[in-house]
Amino acid sequence: MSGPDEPTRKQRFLVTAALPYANGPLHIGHMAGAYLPADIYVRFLRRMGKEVLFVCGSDEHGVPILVRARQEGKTPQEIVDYYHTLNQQTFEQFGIRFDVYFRTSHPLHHQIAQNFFLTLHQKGYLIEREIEQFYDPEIDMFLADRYILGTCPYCGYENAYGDQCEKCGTALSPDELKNPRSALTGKPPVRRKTRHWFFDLPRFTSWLRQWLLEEKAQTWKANVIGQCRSWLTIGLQPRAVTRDLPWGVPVPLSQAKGKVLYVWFEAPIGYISATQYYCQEHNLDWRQWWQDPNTALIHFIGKDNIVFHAIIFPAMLKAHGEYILPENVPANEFMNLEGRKISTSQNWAVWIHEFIQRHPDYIDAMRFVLTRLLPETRDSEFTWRDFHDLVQGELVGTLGNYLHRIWTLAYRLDVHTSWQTLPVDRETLRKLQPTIRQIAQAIHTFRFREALNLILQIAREGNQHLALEAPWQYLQSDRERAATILRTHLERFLLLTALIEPITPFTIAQIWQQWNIPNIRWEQLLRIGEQPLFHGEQPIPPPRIPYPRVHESMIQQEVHHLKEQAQPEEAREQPPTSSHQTISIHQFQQIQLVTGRILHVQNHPRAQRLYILQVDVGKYGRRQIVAGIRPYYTPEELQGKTVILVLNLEPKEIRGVRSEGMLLAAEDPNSGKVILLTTDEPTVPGASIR
Ligand code: B3M
Ligand code: ZN
Repeated sequence: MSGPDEPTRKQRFLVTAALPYANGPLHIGHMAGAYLPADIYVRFLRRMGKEVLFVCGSDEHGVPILVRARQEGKTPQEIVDYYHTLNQQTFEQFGIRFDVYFRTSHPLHHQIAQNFFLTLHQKGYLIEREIEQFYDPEIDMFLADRYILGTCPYCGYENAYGDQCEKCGTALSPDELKNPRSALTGKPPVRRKTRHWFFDLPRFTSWLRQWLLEEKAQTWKANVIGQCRSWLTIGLQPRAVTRDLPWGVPVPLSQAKGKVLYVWFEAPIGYISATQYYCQEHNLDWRQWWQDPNTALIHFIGKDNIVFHAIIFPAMLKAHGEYILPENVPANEFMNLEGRKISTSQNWAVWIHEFIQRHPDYIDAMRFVLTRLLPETRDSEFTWRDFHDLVQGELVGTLGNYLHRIWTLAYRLDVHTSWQTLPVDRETLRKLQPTIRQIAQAIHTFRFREALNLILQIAREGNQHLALEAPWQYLQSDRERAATILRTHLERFLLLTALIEPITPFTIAQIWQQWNIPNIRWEQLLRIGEQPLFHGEQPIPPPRIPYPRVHESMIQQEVHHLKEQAQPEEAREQPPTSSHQTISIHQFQQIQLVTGRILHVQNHPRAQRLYILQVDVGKYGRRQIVAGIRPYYTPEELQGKTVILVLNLEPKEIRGVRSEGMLLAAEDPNSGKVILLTTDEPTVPGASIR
């Protein structure tokens, strides 16, 4: 049965969460980006009686794993074995309850990914091409663009990557780099001819436009549709689906010896192989999950994975022809930490497995705080001060306090009271029914922060009622009266445990176990006040504090730990410089930074990833700036945007177009996404930056 608040009539949900690379641990950004919202969503769906399969696993191929293995003198299998186990344990300990946590180095995945490739090949969707690629003879390896370094032809930066110059933001191809060198050995690479297969993605452009920009634009998040629109505006290119690498899923063609499937081609197929693996283990038919239109496929991911899950994988599924398509891809934005981007390379992160080791009693508290701070529509910020304030003020102060007061009062009255005989204030409880429906609506549309705020509102009202009724004043003089007041609160008590369970599952499991509460179904919550949730057949157990307080010392310990573990540059708060030398304040003041407002945006005629911007710089007049931000922003998003630019950079020609300055932007080291710096509030153009 689907309620009026549900965007889909489907009853079966296949929920996937992005397969984390098995070459590093998990941090709070991973949890807030994809895994915690997915887990909350699944727990709510299950309470609503939906049939759900929750799928994830390790993404175990790709160059970063090879590089790490080289650095550590291990085999790639050893690297992925270690992190697959660590991450699986971490998810389990953090309460992320997958039904299956698979891995793409498993033979079953190889077989399924190879069959998928062969189907596309037989259908003519793969284009075979001979290309010339950089090759590092020292390690007998072809180099992906990211692993070629050299001097940027536009700004002279010596450590530009083969696909982009970090300094001036220009999109590059390895051929443009001066003095290219291998990022793995430092030696100059040689050019070698090689054959690769490309998925003919452009053939799906019109279908994707219709499917995404007309059909899905009604129910998908704006940040996801925005990125898709931008990629479709730039124009889709054939995508390489093979690589010359010694580690990965071998390409199942006799003429492709030594080649593997590109990791981003086969990793999403990992959702299918994980499902088949699970169904084999449980004697179920996997087809009901991947080939039945009554199943809603939902991909939980971070924003750096949008193009793969909203454009490329759906086109692959469409090309294959035997699979359902995603119902939704509710990607979150990024979570920052203490004013900086989370950075694994600079160890600027709160590692979940370490947090659990240090604070095993605060897992639910962390889940609660991350839910309150989810980057659902824009990047958000985690600080330890917020952690303290949200736990103390809301989790303990509002919700925990209410639950504990009801529990304590009911416990004291229990021995004198036959609860079943007492009336319930139905009117007061029925007034909660619209809020329960709003919570369902919020969950079905992936607004988990809103759902949590609504739950806290119910607890706040409970506290207000309690303060007004003050049953404690009758504990001696009129126990019947006190018990009658409590009776209605016991309904709200159980309602709140069922609503907060998806967010703080460990605490609620303990309470339900102590109270011997049978499973509470969503229909019962929708009809709160009409049917009792509490039956009073069992003695009320001795009360305990549901959520522990957070002490100032913990916050100080964590902030200290963060700065200690980070690279020295981070700890001393120095801006990381490219060659790690310090500069004087005088040198820094040579750079003239000002605000600007983007007046006009046009595509660079000769560079796919570049815009030509006209920027109003107030008293300094106007500037034309060429910026490599086309994959990340649509013209509409840029129009009128306040930006920060270097005003006194000498003008230069970029692909034949004059550029008179440079915009400042941050680049995520994991995903390569470029995010423009702006001001906290609108400022006049030309304001100088100090
Ligand atoms: N491992 C990228 C990431 O961890 C990639 C996700 C694959 S989902 C099929 O962000
Ligand atoms: Zn450059």
